[in-house]
Formats: sequence, C-alpha cells, structure tokens
Amino acid sequence: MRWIRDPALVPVAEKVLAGERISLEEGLRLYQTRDLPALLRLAHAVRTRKTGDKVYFVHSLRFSQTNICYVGCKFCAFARRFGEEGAWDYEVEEALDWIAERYQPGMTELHIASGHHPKRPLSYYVELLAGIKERFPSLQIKAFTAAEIAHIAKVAKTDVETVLRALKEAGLVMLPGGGAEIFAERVRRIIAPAKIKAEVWLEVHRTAHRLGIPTNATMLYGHVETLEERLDHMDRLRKLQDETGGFMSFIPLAFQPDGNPLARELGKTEPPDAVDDLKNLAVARIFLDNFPHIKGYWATITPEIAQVSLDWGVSDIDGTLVEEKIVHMAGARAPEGLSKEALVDLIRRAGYRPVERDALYHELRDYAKEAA
Ligand code: V47
Repeated sequence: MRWIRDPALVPVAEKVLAGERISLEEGLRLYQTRDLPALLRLAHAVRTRKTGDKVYFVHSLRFSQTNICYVGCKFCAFARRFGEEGAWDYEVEEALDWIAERYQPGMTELHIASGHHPKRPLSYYVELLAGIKERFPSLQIKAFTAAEIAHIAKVAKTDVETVLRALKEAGLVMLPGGGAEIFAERVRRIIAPAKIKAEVWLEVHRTAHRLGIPTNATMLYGHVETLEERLDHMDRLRKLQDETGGFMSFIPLAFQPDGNPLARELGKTEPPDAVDDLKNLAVARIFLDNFPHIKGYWATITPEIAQVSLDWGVSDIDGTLVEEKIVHMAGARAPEGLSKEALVDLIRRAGYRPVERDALYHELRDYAKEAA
C-alpha cells in the first residue's frame, strides 16, 4: 500500500479493503489523519463496492406546514412563536394550495419537516397526509422527524407506535433523518436541552423500522461537538442498523451560522470548511458500513462541494427541493432549489452516472443506459 503516507492508516486500510468493520479508535485515526488522498481512496473503495459509479437524486419538494416551535434549539433560525413576524401555520387546505403552487410534473418525493406545534392534534397530521395523498397521488410522503413524531404523540397523549400507524395509514412512506443533531448528552444539553433525548430518537426509528417504514439519519456537525462525539453518534446508528436494517441514508448537516443563538455565542460566522465536510463524509462512508448511502446535502455544503464529495464516498445528493427553508433561514449560501437538469449535470461533470430515484430508492431513470 505505497499510496498510504500515514503509517497509522495502514492497518485501518487493510480492514476496510477486506470489507471488515472498523472500531471507534480506528474511526478517530481516519478523522485525525492528514493523509487526505488515502482517506479519499478508502471512502471511494467502499462507495464503489456498494453502488459502483451510480449517484442517486430525487425530484423532490420541501415543505414545512409550520415554523411555530417552542423547543428553543440554539442552532435553529427557523422557529417562531405565535404572532411573531415571519411565523406561518397552515391549515390543511392552505398546505395543499402551497404544494399545488410548486408541484412539478414528475415529482415523486414530498419531504415535510416543521416546528413542534404545541396544539395541533393527531387528526390534523392525518388529514394533512390523507389530503396530500388524495390530491397528489404521485407524491411519496416522507414526513416528520423523530422529534416531531415524539412531540405529536405527546400532544395527543398517546404513544409513538399509534402515531406512526395512523400516519402510515394516511400515506406516510418514510421518515426523514432530522432531529438527531449529536446524540451525546453533553452536546444536547448545550445545543438542544429541551429536545428529545438520543434514546427517544433511536426508539422512534426502531419503531418505524418495525412497522416497515424506512428512515434516514442526520448528524449536525461543526459546532461544539468533538470528533469522538461524532463517532459515538455514528456508532449508535450503526448498532441500530445492525438490529433493524431500516436506514436508507446518512446525512451529515453542516452547521449554518446565521440568525441563531449558538453561532452568536460561539462567535461563528462561517459554516464548516470544505475539508471538514469532505473528511466527515469520507469517515461516515467507511465507518457506517451497513448504511446503503451517504448523502452529500448540497443545501448545506453547496452544490460545488457536493460535486467534489462524490469522490469522497457520497452516493446520493438528495433532490431538487424547490424551496428549502430550515437551513436557508440559518444563512445557507446554496440556492433554495436546483432543477433536475442541474443535478444531472452536476453528477455527470464529476464523471459519475446519474440515477433518478424515488423516495424509497427505486430506480426511475438511469441516465447512463439512455446515453448508451
Ligand atoms: O434536524 C437546523 C438541521 C434538520 C440548522 O432525511 C440545521 O433525507 C444546519 O432533517 N444549520 C432538518 N442544520 C433537515 C433534515 C434533513 C435534511 C436533508 C435530508 C434529510 C433526509 C433530512 O436541519 C434539523 C437540524 O439538525 N438544522 N438548523 C442550522 N443552523
């Protein structure tokens, strides 16, 4: 392995290339290495073994039915209180009209994530999903982070399983991966003291998987967390995935510094830099050996870095979004949406094979086959 210049990486590389699982300590060695070409090569070997030269994207729409939220996460620039400037809170018909105004033929995924509204009953969410399914039958509904699901259950004074069953019946096909932040209690106490605990987040996903609802998982990085805490986060996900196999993709979310108290307290004015973004994606690809995909989320890392990330283990770049709000209200510099053509072009120009998927990762269009 003459291409490895960091001797500490050699035993890790041997394991990765043999398809063996790496430990937390070996993960830390990957984070700490300055041998970036070797890290890239290892992550690329893993992604190639899993997905060849395919890169997935989805024709999607983002929607948030409300930004009313009293949880007070310190990294958040999206939440508003009742009556506050910039607050919105749609009734079901208003939500359907909002979607109708942005719906594009061929769209397959509607991704919904919002605030923790203190009052809406479970029936509101059921009517919302049933209404969407009836009016837009071609949209697969990927809705509500685990934190929202636990909150809906709390307001309805019921359990998570009852909520998930009711939402599935109404049209839910998948849960997005938000609300995970960083699992370590030390970090949660600083950045999101009133949010659900890690154990609850994991239990919501475990329940979803048991009910046949696949999910994603995120990790918010670039604030107060240590590298060990990033690895602990991924380790807990890897363990749950061993148990259930219900995760589809892992999405690192680069902390955006505008309009939120955490960034002000830390004096942060910039998101994590490209080296941190790329190393983080590569370590995730190697460490999370049981996750089908690592997502390079262009809305936080920019389309330019998302394109480079395809060489660093990334096999999915999310989708068109159209009007993303959560990270843009926190200052994300990327556009709020990208066209399908722009995503195909981004993947092609990096030398990969664009594959359009639906929310559940069924392949809809393989651009390489068409070109042949
Ligand atoms: O949980 C909030 C994050 C998440 C900021 O499942 C921030 O495919 C950065 O869950 N800087 C919601 N991030 C977004 C989300 C997601 C995104 C892309 C794909 C998928 C998926 C899910 O946004 C929240 C929170 O961690 N967030 N504020 C911020 N200032």
